[in-house]
Parts: sequence; C-alpha cells; structure tokens
Amino acid sequence: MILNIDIIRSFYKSLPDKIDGIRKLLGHPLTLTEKILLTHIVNRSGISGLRRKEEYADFLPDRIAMQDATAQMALLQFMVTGKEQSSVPASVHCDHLITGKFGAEEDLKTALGMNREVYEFLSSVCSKYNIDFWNPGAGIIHQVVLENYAFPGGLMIGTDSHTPTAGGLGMLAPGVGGADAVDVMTGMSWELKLPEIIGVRLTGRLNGWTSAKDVILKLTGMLTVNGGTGSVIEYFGDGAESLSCTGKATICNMGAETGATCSVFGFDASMSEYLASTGRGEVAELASSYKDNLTGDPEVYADPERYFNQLYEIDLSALEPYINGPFTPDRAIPISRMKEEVLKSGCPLKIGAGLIGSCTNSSYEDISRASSVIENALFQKLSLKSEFIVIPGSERIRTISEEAGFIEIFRKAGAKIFANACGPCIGQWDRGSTDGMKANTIIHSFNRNFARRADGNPDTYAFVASPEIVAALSVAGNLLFNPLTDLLFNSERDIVMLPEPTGRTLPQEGFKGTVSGYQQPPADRTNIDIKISPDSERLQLLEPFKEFDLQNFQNMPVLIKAMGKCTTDHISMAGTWLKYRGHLENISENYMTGAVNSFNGKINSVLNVLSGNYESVPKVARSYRNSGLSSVVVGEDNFGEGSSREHAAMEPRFLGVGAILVKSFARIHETNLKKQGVLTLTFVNNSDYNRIREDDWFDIIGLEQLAPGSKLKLTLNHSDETVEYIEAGHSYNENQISWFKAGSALNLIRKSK
Ligand code: MIC
Ligand code: SF4
Repeated sequence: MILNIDIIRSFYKSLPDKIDGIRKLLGHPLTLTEKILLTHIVNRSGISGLRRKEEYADFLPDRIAMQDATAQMALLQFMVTGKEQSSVPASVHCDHLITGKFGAEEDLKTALGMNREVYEFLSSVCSKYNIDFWNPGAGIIHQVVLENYAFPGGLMIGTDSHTPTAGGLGMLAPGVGGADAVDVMTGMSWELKLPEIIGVRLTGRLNGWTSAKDVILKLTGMLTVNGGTGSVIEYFGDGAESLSCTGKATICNMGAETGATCSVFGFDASMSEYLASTGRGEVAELASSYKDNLTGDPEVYADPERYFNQLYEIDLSALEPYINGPFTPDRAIPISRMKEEVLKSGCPLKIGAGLIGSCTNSSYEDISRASSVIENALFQKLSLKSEFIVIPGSERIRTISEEAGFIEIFRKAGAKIFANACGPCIGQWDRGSTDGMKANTIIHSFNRNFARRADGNPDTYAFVASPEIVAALSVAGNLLFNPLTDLLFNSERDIVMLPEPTGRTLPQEGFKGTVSGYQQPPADRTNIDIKISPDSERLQLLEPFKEFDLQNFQNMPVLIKAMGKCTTDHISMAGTWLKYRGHLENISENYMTGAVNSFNGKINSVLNVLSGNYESVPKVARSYRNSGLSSVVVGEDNFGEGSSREHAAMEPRFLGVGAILVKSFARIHETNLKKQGVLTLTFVNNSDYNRIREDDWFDIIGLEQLAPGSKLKLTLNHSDETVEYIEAGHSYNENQISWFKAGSALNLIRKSK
C-alpha cells in the first residue's frame, strides 16, 4: 500500500512546468531548496522581489505529521476551529509517552494502560477529522514518516523539531509548533520567513569507523547551535551521493541542532533504492523520471559560492568519528582529541550506559553496523562494560533487524531492547537505581544532550556519537577509549582490538511484512464522539486567551531573568511532565523550572516582589497573574532552542507573562510565542540585559503603534526610584501583529468561523 499515492502522482505531473516558470521568473539556475519552496509558495508570481531572511512568504505544504506529545495540544486547538476535517493529509504518531524500563513488551503494556485516555482521545480525534493514526509501538514519527509518507520534492510540516529527517528522502520538512499545523489543517497557508540557504559540499567516501552521523556531528560543531538559524542546509556533491538514504536522514534530522529550518539532499539512486525497499516502487519510478526537478541545477553545484549564502565543505574520506558533548550538541570533539578534552572537563570516565537508536539513528544500516561491533566483541571474548540499550525506530526496522539476527546479538551481549519509541531520548527512562542521580556519564546516538534530558539528573553527562562508536565505547565502558587506535584486555587477559564495523544499508529482500500499527480513518466519520472528562488530569479543553489590552503592558514585574542556555527543555521540561501535554493548567506548573535565575544562580527560585519571598517560578507567575499583573521574562541568546513544543509558549501566556525580552530567539519558539499572543522582543543593545534588576517594574511604550520594523521603548523603574530606558526590536509582520492584537492566532481563526 502506498499512502496518498494519488497526490504524489499529480504533484510530479505538474512539477516540470512549475519549475521552468520559477527559473524564468528568477532568471537564474535554482537550488533544490528554491525548487521545493517556490513550487509550494502561494503567490508564485511575486517571487522575484523576495529577499532571503527578510521577507515572510506563505506556503502550501503537502502534508502534516504530528506526534502524541504535541498532537494533543494541536488537535485541541483544531477542535475549536469548528472545521470538519483536516484540509491536508495528516498523521499522528504515538511515540513520546512510552517509558523505557524493562524492555519493549512490558513497557508498551504499561504505557497502554497509563496513557489509555490520551491514546483514545487521539485515535478518536484522528478518526473524526480524517487523520492517519499510528498506534503506540508502531514507531517514532520521523522513521514512520520516512518509511511511509516522505517523497522527494515534497513540502511537509511537522509538530516536532526533527521533522527535517525527511530531507534524507529529498523532502523539505521544517518542524513547527502546533498552531502552525492547525492553520494548515484548516486550509490556510503556512508562513515562513524566506530562509537563506547554506550549501554543504560533500566529497570523498566514508570509511572505517566513520559514519553519516559524524558529518552532522562535525557540522554542528562548525555551525554551533544557532549558526543554521533562518537557513535551510542543502547538501550536494559526489560524497552526498555516496551516502545511504537513511544516512542522509540522520544528517537532516540532527541539522535541527544547528537551528536550521530544515536540511535536504537531492534525489539520487540511494533514495530510489530506499523507496523500493520500503514498498514504494511507484514513487521511486516517478521520482526517477522527474529527477532533474528533484535536485539543484548543475550550474548551482558547479559554482556554489554564487548561489548559496554560505558554503561549507566536508571530505568524507578524511572525516574521523566525533563525540559531541556534554550538555550541548555542538561541543564537537574528534575522537583523536577525546582523551585530552575529557580529562580537562572533569566528567566521570566510566560510562554508565550506552544507548543506540531513536529517530536519529535507528536505520537498518545503523543497527547492522552497531551489531557487528558487538558481535566482533563477543567473538573476541569481550563483554559489555556499560548498560546497553537499543531503541529501534519503528516496528518495521525492529522486525527486519530481528530477522537478520542483529537483535539476537544485542540480547546475547546482555542489552535491553526498548519499545519502538522515544524513551530515554526524552526523559522517558526509568533507570531503576540511584545511579541515575549521581554524577555519571552516558553516551548515545540520539541528537540532543541538554542537561537532565535523558533521565532528569543534572549530573548525567551525556555525549552524542554514532551507533557504532556508542557500541564500541560501551564494550570498553570508558570515555577515553578510541576504537581506532586502542587495545582492550579480553576475559582471558589477551590483548585484542575491535575490528572496523561492517553493515548493510538495506535488507536484501526489502522491508517485507505489513505496515504495523496503522489506523486508517473510517469512511463514515459522522458519529464519532470525542469525550474529555472535566476531571481529567491529562486533557483539558482550551479557553480562549484574552484580547490585547494596553494596561497589561504597564507596571510589569520581572518574573525571571534567565541566565545562559535556556532551551525548551529548561522552559517546559519533558520526562515526567509529558503526561500533562494535553492539560494546559497542569503542565504550566513546570514553566521555567529548569532555567537558571541570573540573580541568585538558582534553578526554580525567583523573587516574588509582592511578598518579598523566593518561590518557584510558576508560583510567582500565578501570584502576579492573580493580582492582575502581567510579567516579563528576560533571557539570553537562542532562547527556546530545541523542541517545537508550543507548551513552552502557551504556559507563559496562561500564567500571565505579557512579554519575553531576549538577546535572540530560536525560530520555532519565537513563532509559537507570537501565535499564542505573548509579545516577543529582542534587545537592540544586548548589554542592556545587565541593566535589568530583580525588582524592576517595566512599562512598554509604543505598543499601539506596533508596526513591522518599529522599535519599542521600555522603561525600567528601579526600586531606588531611578528610571532607565532601553530599546527593543521585534520581528512581527502585519499578520502577526493581528494575532497579537486578537490575543492569539487561534482567536482570529475562531472569529472568522
Ligand atoms: C524533542 O526531541 O525534544 C521532542 C520531544 O521530540 C520535541 C517535541 C516535544 O517536545 O514534544 C521536539 O523535538 O520538537
Ligand atoms: Fe523522539 Fe528523541 Fe526523536 Fe524527539 S529527538 S522525536 S524525543 S526520538
């Protein structure tokens, strides 16, 4: 079965004409990014004047993907729009709410019991609104999308920041907040500031211990966690063609860690093979017959400096494995320099756990190469020194890996096989011992390693590497081990060396077997009832936020001035809080509880200027809100980096935060805040951050005249009765200003109903 094949057929049919027209209008050869974006733009005739990173444009995505932790809020919002069904093909995937503890079977059973209410809600909403539903256990959103929906040249949005994984199959696939998805489901377009394009030329061929993961580990180090902001990363070159399709998907997945809107590779033989192997031979044939339209023009790749805003080059032949961390994915350390870097950092050298898989690295190729490392280790009478956990990306991957004997090798070595779900990648990991709370080191092949992310423990030092490197280091049990050069003692005290990993990109006979866990919406959807109990702790119907009122922007206390890195994991933690993703009031109790208060260096302890006491952030926020005051949150750079979770934006709105003033925002978080009606401001002079005092009162001046490009004046009323003024900028366009004035974007849709 090929899902939505009719849409794909007609999409390809019209593609060459559209692209010719765009080339003529622009008068120059096209990058792949331009081809995809501009074939999906609403106003194609107006594209010639559009400037990258400056102007907003409206796009019509081909499909939408949502995962259970974000879909709840997205669908609760969709329900209030009063529409009968999603205007665009969409799918929901149950993957984030399964805790890993004992192993797949038991953990899945527990999750089905614990999350029944949420799964039933999602399943019935999907049935009612004509949305594909993937049951728990079917797999992680991005792998299931890659296996079933992604197609070269398409544009998809997804309510998860790693939606760009589909770029491995030539699709442009940005992550967005739920409110953006709701717009598109209601038939409206999707708005994006026209991105810049970063070209990455790959040359040479991977060899030895190096894998596709190392390309993105290195590039993340080069670009840092915000170097990709406002840009699409487009890969090309003979090195790109030499990578497997799933290797490309890994690279696109982790491009999110540079802040990039998304990443993409041009269509080639590896994609065709993957499509055929996953049972989509017709899509492979169609794409092959339109292949020139599904990659950048040759003139672009011959003279890339001219067409890309920035250009990087990576020689795969010379690339060595990387290990990135701890606490940030852009601290990129080539394995040959690991010893000196780690010894300097002071983190525990013993590795408590090695984990492979997740949406980033759980392809057949990844599993086969990692299992070859473990098999070789067993053969050489070595054993695993660290706990070892395998997380297959989907039930199809698990089945073919089981059939190939890979899973058995892991089991024989003592590994645990977790459910096909996010699990430890998002704090859904019950480590079952106090070990988790001591300082300890873990290494995994996921994409993020922010503090507390995997197990809630701030002293867990997490490093990111390829599955084969994770496997080798778990055999050694030590962070200083370099499998390329170092020897190990085996159980017989012989000195041995781990041979280089080997593997296959795809199973010889393809991904046989049926698609598992898929629920198609019924043809007759008239009598589907959606129930939400008023006493539910997990789900709550949404109340509209109030419209703009100037009074709310005068006399505003500072809720928190956050210091340093403030990711969405700091703003709205995941882990145990994931259970409240459908209940705004309950989840708001985690607002900013991971952020560091710059005034006392503490987490979740801020001054309540009304009582004079230090209290938790949500408590102080509620106290201000209940006294009729709206507050201000202050932050530093790349505020809201990481997840697409719009809870991080709905919570402050719910708790009465009127404005957020930072040095810079991460793209998805900024849009999410705007959509929910929170005023997003940036310092004109970053040093003004230092002028803000703990007991200041803010007035925001000039809001009635808020206009694109305007500046606002902020009065800081200090407690010693002195007053200072600072200037703030913003990135609102006309349309976004109307969301702000209406109280939220949803309020506008509701009004137009
Ligand atoms: C993540 O990897 O951080 C998540 C959990 O998948 C999030 C989505 C969420 O918070 O639900 C993301 O990446 O967008
Ligand atoms: Fe799930 Fe982790 Fe992938 Fe996010 S990054 S979708 S939590 S596996």
